[in-house]
Amino acid sequence: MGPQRKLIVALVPLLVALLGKCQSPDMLRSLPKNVSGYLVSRDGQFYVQPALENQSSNGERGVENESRANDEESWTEGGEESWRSDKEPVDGDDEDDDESWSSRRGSLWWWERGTRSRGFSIFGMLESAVGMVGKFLGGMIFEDEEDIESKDSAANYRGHQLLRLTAKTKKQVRYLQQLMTDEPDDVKFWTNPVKDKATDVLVSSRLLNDVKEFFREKGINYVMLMSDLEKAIKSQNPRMPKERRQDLFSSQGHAMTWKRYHRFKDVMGYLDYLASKYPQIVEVVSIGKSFEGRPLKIVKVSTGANVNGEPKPTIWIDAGMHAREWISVAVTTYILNQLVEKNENYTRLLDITDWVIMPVANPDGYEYTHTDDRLWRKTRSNHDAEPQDDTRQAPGFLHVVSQYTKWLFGGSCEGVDPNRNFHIHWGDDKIGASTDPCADTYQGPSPFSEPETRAISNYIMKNKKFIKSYLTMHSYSQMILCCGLTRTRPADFDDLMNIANKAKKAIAKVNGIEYRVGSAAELLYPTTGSSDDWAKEIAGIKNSFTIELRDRGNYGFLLPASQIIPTARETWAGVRVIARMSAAQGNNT
Ligand code: 0X9
Ligand code: ZN
Repeated sequence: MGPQRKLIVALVPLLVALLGKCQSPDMLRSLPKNVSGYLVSRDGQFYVQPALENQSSNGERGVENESRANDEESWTEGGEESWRSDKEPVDGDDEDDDESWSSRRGSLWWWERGTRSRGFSIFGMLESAVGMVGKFLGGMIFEDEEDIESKDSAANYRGHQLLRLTAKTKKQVRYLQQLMTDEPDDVKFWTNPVKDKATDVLVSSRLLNDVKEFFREKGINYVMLMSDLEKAIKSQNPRMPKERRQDLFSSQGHAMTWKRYHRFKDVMGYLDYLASKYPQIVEVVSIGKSFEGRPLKIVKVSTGANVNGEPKPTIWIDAGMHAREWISVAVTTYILNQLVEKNENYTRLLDITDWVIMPVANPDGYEYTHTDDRLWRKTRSNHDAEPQDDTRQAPGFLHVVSQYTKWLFGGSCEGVDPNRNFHIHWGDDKIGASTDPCADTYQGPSPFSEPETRAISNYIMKNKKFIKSYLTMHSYSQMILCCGLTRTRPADFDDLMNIANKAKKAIAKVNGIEYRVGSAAELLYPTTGSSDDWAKEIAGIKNSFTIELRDRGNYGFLLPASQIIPTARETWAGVRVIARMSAAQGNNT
């Protein structure tokens, strides 16, 4: 569309804004990104209503209640703050008679909700226009995006605290769900609130006091896990000067160190290095392109076909499906390093197995966590232009105007949770998956809407005959999980637990780190559209596991780089057990 027509289209909402006195100046002061809303009229005024006001399920992890692991130092300063109610909470009847979070926030509530909405406003337009110019200039200055460590505009978590809380009653769970729905920008649930299980929640400095007071009022115990997220982010990953990278290239042929978390470019460089140095056993294949056009690379490691000239029982491993779970990428590249560069130590294993390894399953998201928002989870797609589920949209002219302004100036919510996007009970009852594009567990507009999940599923479907194990690496909470769809266990549940328990033992033997094993639906929460369930139920891969790596919340997603090697060594021990036991089952028939 030409600039003139764009201008005309821009004038339409501008006019409506003037006529409708759309928003008060107070509301316009802060217009955070990543939020979509719809223009609605109420009491003769126009307001921006956030999409899906009542969405509550987010399906993030709720870990079993336990005291914090004491094997590591935690990121708290000036002592650890906690609060414990001295009264034993009891569940009353279902009536929520006391004040909920939203009513507590008083009559300003509607206005405050408005501030996080970005349907359209004159000031919002100006802000977006300035942002676009900045983006354009930024693009001209930084020719190679891979060289940017972190942008000036990157999300800042200064003063944000990570709290671990435990809801003891159903009523308390409801309070938390309400809080999760009402404050998606300031209160981020890293783990889903589940009764009697610990829930990790990131609270912004802005609402910290109010939220803590709310917990105290409601008798919800909490302990502070991290006192300043920004500090933890800054110190997690030592910077690597350009010269050091160049030295590494010239001395070893790649930049990987396993002493820091590496960028996508370094990881891909390592795959290419392996393919050129070990051509007899390594093949790198691109199985597609990400939304932003990055290659989706897998590495095949095989010492040769079986007696029938077919692939041997194959172990698939993917990592980095959730962008912020950096440890999964680091561990998986370490596994590759051992299998290939130390292959003489694993000849027996390589005699009976083949491997297909995808170290970065969500490259756009992974890069985004390095440059823009360390805590990003999803892909980076934008499905705004596509038709959506109409039930949640305000109808008519105003909605159209809102859509136009979103299209013109951005401001929509990007990304889909790849682990809710697989075609397995996708969209059924919205269990543990969200239909809200702004939610961290957004399932996407349709199953396999993401090029990343589509590429993985196409490859696995083509090669499923030989794939005996599907392993997907995530973090955190130290668990080996199967079966996340329902609490009903599959017929071969005991076989899976037998393998998982042996792997758990092998892991513990290395550094004494304890993993829990079981069904994801029981230990965490049921979900739809997850890759492990898809691999088992649709692709028919018997040994399908999600491995949630270190730790149990001391650092969570911000696991220090110094823990990469110990985590990788113990995980590799566990993975070898799963591989050997899978191979012993023979090839699929
Ligand atoms: O929620 C997830 O996708 C996984 N946890 S994470 O914290 N890494 O996001 C757990 C998935 C477990 N598997 C199923 N529920 N099917
Ligand atoms: Zn994950």
